[in-house]
Amino acid sequence: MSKLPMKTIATILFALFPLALHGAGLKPTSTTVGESFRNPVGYSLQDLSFSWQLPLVRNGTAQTAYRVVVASSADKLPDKADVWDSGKIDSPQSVKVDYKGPALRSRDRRYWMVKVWDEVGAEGAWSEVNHFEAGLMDNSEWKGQWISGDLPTGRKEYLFNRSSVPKGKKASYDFMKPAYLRKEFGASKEVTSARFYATAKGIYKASINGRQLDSRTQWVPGWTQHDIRLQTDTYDVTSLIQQGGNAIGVLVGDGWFAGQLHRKRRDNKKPWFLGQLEITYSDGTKEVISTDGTWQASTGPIVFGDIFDGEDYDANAEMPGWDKPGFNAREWTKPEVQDIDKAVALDPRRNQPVSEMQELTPASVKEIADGVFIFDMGQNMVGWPRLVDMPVEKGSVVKLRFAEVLRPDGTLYVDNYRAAISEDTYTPKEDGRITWAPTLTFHGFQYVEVSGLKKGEKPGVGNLKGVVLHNAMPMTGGFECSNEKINRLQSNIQWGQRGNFFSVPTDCPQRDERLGWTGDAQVFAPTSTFNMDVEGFFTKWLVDVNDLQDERGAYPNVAPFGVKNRGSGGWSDAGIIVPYEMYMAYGNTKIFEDHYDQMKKWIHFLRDHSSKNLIRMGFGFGDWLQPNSVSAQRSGKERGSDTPNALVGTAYHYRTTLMMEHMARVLGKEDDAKEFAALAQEIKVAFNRAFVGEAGRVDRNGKKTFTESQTAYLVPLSFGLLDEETAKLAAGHLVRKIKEDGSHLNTGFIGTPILTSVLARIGEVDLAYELLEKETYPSWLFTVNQGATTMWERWDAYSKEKGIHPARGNSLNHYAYGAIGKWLYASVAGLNYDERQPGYKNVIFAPIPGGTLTHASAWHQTPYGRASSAWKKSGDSFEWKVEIPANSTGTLVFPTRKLDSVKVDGDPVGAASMNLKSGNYTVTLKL
Ligand code: RAM
Repeated sequence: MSKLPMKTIATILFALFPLALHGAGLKPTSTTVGESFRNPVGYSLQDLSFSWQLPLVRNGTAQTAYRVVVASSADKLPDKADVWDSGKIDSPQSVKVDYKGPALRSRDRRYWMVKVWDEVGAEGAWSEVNHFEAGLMDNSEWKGQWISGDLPTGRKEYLFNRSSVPKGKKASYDFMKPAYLRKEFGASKEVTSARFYATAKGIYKASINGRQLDSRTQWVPGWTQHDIRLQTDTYDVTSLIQQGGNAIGVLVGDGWFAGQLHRKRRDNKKPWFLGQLEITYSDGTKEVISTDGTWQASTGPIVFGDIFDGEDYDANAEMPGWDKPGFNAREWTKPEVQDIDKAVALDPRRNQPVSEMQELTPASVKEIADGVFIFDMGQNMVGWPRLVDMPVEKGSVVKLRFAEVLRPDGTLYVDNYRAAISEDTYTPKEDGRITWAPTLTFHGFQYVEVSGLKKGEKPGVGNLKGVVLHNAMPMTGGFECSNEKINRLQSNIQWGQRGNFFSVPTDCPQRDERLGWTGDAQVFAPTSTFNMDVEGFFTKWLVDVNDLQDERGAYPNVAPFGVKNRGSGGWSDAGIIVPYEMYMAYGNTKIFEDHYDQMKKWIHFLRDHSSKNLIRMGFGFGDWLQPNSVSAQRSGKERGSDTPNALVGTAYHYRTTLMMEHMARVLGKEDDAKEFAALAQEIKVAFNRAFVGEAGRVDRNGKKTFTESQTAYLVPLSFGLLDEETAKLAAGHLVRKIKEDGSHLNTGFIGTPILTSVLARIGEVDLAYELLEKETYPSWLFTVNQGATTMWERWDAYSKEKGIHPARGNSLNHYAYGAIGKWLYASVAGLNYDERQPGYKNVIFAPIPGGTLTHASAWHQTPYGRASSAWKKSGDSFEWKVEIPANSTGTLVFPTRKLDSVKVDGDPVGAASMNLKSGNYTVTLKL
């Protein structure tokens, strides 16, 4: 280049210039298949579609056409695509472009690339080469048998930790020891590729020749409705197999399949493993090694592992080299075998697995009694502790106990774990220092008590780490503002999500529960989509929910696993609401295409079997955990809901029927849409007749009146159940009721998520902010002031004044009240999806400044790329920066009536809102 004359360079640059402006740089990035999987191995093929993002190279960057090419090998791309070539398709679609090539089968590995044409039709550059590989799509692909250890049982003794049982009472149960399974095999020729397919009834950890298949992944295959479906994993193990002798080693534990989770059900089972190693040699021949009776089984150092009760590790039982070839396994026994049950579907994984996501260093360590140390993680977290160079001595068992909160005397408070023992032990084989973490349990904790260390040694904060576990979903959003306490609230919401997105969305991660409660999931799902990429996570969980639908069409209250009751208002409606929210956040229609018939059946179940004159009957939770409930005080019970179940349930039937109408339209099912629209109208009439009294009061339940509640007004106002006139009157009652309640929220799981949005919508922005920034009980920031680092099940789960709430159900890591998170993103900062163009095809920017806030900002990684909204104000001057991702658009709604003052990038607008192309913009206005 340097040898070229300047003139030539100038000519070249000139020739390139228009390309540089339009097209040449436009190279798709963030290429994924299905629900955001990047180059997946073991893919389910359930949603084979392609998505990509475009760099925002200038304002207006957009796509007018694309071409996707798919080939059987990377070297055929892009010109000799032998599997599928979409050709140039004139379309702006860059998210979930369906694969339309020949049907794919198990193990198929395909390579793909995409290129686009930009907004002026200039052709861009090809993306990198990507790939995906199918897992085993059908049970018949599995050649072996389930194996388990025929092993001795152990006995767990513990002090029964239940308020109903006298303190200090000893109890015990028998358990099956975790099984170590192994198989040696020879690889005679050169290996070109190898895959290990695996699943378990329980959880497993597998290695080949002593090397973990995936060291970050834990608690696989994850929790599903075990008698209906199990997820399977695929590992590329090509580099682990050596020519000559090899060994596979597998540890299998109870997980969610057996153990104390099933305590009340008395169906104590033992865990099983199913695996299949497929090797392809350089001469094209293949070899398959499956689990069967030729494997060997033994107990090992993990002598006990349970989801609730912890893990016991005995280093004396270590078996160095057990998962390597040449190990002396003479003492090992034959495994027990079981044929593969055809009724249980073996499906390739559809979510990201639970993984080690980060490590926390404790904030402090204190010796509270001789040799008893309490590590404070500084953060309520979920996962396990990792001891690092911890000093131990033979003959002394190291004991780890956990708690979310301390008693006033500095010892652990464990009553709220209820019957979950949640203790780990490590028995050293010699004096020295150990680095160790448990495997077959997990804990929810902020404090770890460590005892039994080498006498005289005092560990420091460096001797223990907190390993945070959750499904490996990337963080996709953030919110920040001028009120530091709200920033802490946002952090608490995100930690609540980290702690409870553990294979399934759980209510809590620490006590003897940890269940996929549908109500909690549906209220929090919208917020969760802003924080993390939860599309695969919920796609998988919705399969669990649908697997548990009964013959009549009733959805469960808990999935997987189930509990006795089902069909409850605001809970099992998750079967409709969560798919709808996934559509809103990701533009994904696949979820409701997959479950459409079952969803329709559910709406009909409510109409035909679970209501009387369209008023929903049956068991329900009302406005669960409403504080200051008058009905609870009257009945002397610990909790109660002033808002009737029937009101909540009927309102949710209305809301979900409208969602079904919307979804039916999107899927082109016009007749269904009409049916749902008509049904919704009937429910609305029934609702008004049953619950709406004089002058807009929502205080009747049929002929009786009930104690007025904030939630009874919030629900119909939020869902649009009242006509305009009644809504105005009801809004007045709501405001009055809030004032009567001392300008405090008085809402539970159902009312809280919609509180601020309803207030803003009825023009009560100041009151919405007053409640958001309120610091006295009950309020979000009250919990922050008490030192909360996560969301709590109760508004007063703990207070500095009264200490820990004595209720049995009192989790300090419960995401439901974190549902305010969406309002922070969507309304405080002003960044939201557009219901009419979901998946952020158009982004709604509509901040509602208020309260004490002088600035607020949010960012979100949308399916099109990063969007952000950041405003600051000083006096009545408002400056606002907006970022609209490439190939998306934005609608800006200006938070002012002084339209003359509004300027976008210096140009006057003179309108209340404005549609903009992708790009970065600065707005100024007067409030
Ligand atoms: C409890 C939990 C859970 C809630 C159910 C109804 O077990 O608080 O969050 O959804 O009850």
